[in-house]
Amino acid sequence: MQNKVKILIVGPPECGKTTLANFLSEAAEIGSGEYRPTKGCRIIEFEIPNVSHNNTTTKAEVELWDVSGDRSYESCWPAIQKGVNGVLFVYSPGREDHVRALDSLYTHFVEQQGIQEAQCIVFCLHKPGSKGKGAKLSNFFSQIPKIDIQLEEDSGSVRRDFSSFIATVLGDMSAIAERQENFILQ
Ligand SMILES: Nc1nc2c(ncn2[C@@H]2O[C@H](COP(=O)(O)OP(=O)(O)OP(=O)(O)O)[C@@H](O)[C@H]2O)c(=O)[nH]1
Ligand SMILES: [Mg+2]
Repeated sequence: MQNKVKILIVGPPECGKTTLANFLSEAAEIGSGEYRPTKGCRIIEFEIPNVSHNNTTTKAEVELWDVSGDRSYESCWPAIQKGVNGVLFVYSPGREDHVRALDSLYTHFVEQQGIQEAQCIVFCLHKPGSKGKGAKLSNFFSQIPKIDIQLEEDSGSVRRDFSSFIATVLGDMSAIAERQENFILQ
């Protein structure tokens, strides 16, 4: 069974994508340094030992592509989007401009690539002291789960939410593979 997944983290600049990627891969402390914008893209690989899907528990090998929110790196996007299995959107609470940024990212990374809604998730990342709620997203996101997260206060549930997203993506991939096998056998 396929257990390797390529996941993109996309969202506007400074919303916390790199911090989240480091947290999920246990690469660094949360908020341990000053803001250093990601240049282009960073790839982090790690394993989740026990992901449950289709009534089985497997080890998932995650390739997490932490994509810069700076649109001047857009020329890298064609390479980034190749072979993507899932897209994690991140945005900040209280930011209407982030809603528009996510729409544009959705159009490029989901709609134009034929990615299914089941392969997507949205995290609204609340930094310590941040106020307000996540602005309402457009209809593009109406079928995509949106989860409010706080890395420092509720780290366990962030990991659980991410693992269950990976489980959904793996489940979807095996359903696609099965359909293709049946098609070949016909
Ligand atoms: N304390 C704390 N700081 C955070 C958290 N999330 C983000 N930050 C800080 O917010 C700033 C921006 O975070 P990044 O993770 O670099 O943002 P990014 O989305 O990767 O930005 P780009 O790479 O430019 O697209 C950094 O100074 C982080 O340390 C958090 O949950 N807690
Ligand atoms: Mg970054």
